Amino acid sequence: MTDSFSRRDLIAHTLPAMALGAAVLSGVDALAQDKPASAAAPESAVMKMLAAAQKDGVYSLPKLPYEYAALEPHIDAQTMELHHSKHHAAYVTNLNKAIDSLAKLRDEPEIDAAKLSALSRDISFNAGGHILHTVFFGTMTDQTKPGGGGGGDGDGGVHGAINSQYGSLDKFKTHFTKVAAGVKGSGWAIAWYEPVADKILITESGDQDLRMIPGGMPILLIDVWEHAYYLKHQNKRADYISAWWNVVRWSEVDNLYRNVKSMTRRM
Ligand code: MN3
Repeated sequence: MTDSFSRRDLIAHTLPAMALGAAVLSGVDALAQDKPASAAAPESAVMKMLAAAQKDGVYSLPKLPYEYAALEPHIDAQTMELHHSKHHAAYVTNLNKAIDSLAKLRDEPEIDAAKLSALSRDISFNAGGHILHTVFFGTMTDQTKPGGGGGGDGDGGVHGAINSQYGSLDKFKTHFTKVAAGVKGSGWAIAWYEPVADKILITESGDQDLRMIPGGMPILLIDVWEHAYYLKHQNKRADYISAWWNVVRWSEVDNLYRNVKSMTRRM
């Protein structure tokens, strides 16, 4: 097994959402065969970013589909620049480092249990950070583009699913906002598509070590680490959460939902 194969394997099988890697790879494979991943699945900005989140089996930082200032006034340019070019980049670097360190550790005459445990946690933390930030950035919208306002009511398949499972978009947003506001310390609120029962489920995570839903795929999420909002909103997390709702790119949440659903419901 080559190094690059083992990394690809890791993408497919061990990242925060197992279905995610499989979904991305099947999308990429479908592209290679010059046919749509699924007749029902529209193009997704997040899927493209995920495809660019590794190069030749090495994790890499995907470009944002907008400028750092594009989310102003809701999320400021400096926060976006630091968040993407420093924080997200560090998760990518540290994920690759942990993989390399584990390869070296396997070559030792005896594997040091404490090192193995620390590196295993590094994998979870940094892979979580890499994937979550990719989906987070990809589901926000360019405020400078006509029609790019976002923040409106959800529409399409995800809207219908939210309405039938949560009663209304408002009830979903209230529930999600409360989860995000209640995260203790650093963490995330995450709405997952869960393919076994075809449901949208909301969880919270500490840091970015997920309390994950195996096989689930994040379709809408908010980073509530202080680095995501402190420059503009200081300690007022609630203000940041309500500003963030203005830049949610519902059309992309819907694209992502349709892609993941069409790929994972084949299970
Ligand atoms: Mn972050």
